[in-house]
Amino acid sequence: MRIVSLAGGIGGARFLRGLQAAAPEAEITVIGNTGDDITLFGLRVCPDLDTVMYTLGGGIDEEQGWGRAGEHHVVKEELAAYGMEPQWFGLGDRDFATHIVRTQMLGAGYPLSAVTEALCARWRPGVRLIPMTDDRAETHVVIHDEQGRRAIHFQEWWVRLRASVPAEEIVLIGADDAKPAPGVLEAIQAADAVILPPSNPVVSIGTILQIPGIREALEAKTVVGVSPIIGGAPVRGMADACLAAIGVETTAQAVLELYGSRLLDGWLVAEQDSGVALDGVRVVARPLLMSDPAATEAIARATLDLLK
Ligand code: FO1
Repeated sequence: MRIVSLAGGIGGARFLRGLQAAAPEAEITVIGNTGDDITLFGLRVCPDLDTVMYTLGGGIDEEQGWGRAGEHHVVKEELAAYGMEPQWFGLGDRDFATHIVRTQMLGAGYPLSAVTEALCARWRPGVRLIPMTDDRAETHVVIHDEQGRRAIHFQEWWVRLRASVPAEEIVLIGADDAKPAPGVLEAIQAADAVILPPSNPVVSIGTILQIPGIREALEAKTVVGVSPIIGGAPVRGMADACLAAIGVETTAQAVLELYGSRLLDGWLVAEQDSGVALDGVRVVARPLLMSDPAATEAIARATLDLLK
């Protein structure tokens, strides 16, 4: 069975681990969000691609959900000793190696999709991980603070500000000129099923859907989504702050309507949200907390059942 799954960071990566357990024979292609990508100290950092790669490859820092297990931060401390900014983004020593390899390959002219394939040759995540695009498409956030109205990189809003300042706008810079990376449209067309895991609907799934051609390709397929909102609150992360920025309520119903019935054929919601409905979409309610691997596998299995 060929499955395509979109994915952002922690929630998507955890779900994919459950999907692998639920369908060990499936051929899974993951289309990864690159809107979070940022250049720091001259190095290209791809947080969501790395989170999927490390989580499925066994190198993730489990409780953080991002970055490497067994990390040290000597390089970070040395950079701070030189007064280098930013100091609010925690890059670990092991993680730096990933960004050095990626930046060196990008500098040699390899597209991000080829770089990702090369990095995955080491990590062997058990899925094919393709960035949504090889072109530059970065999420920036418009805020209004003491310095006036300005746009900052998503990571600064997310990590330094913890989304404490309201986002007036969330913009994927470069989206209109970006093309799906090689293999993305082909994988969607060849898929028996497509899954939208419980990643952030705005800055992870939403950004992938903004790459011209991807939403249209998905609308021709059978697509099932898993609600990232349980009982009016995001399970993890700050999806509520992102949804508020685009004027969408933080409910399973509102996110279902955001994706729409042209895209979704099935929608998995938590039991508290069993009243959720939309014409043309099959809604199923069940426990949705990915509290441990067994629970996550059961959620993935329920997602596959919805695809039938
Ligand atoms: N998230 C944080 O909250 N604080 C950090 O210092 C941080 C560093 C970091 C480094 C590498 C990486 O791949 C991810 C990192 N993240 C950090 C998580 C990151 O901001 C999020 O994973 C996404 O971009 C949102 O899904």
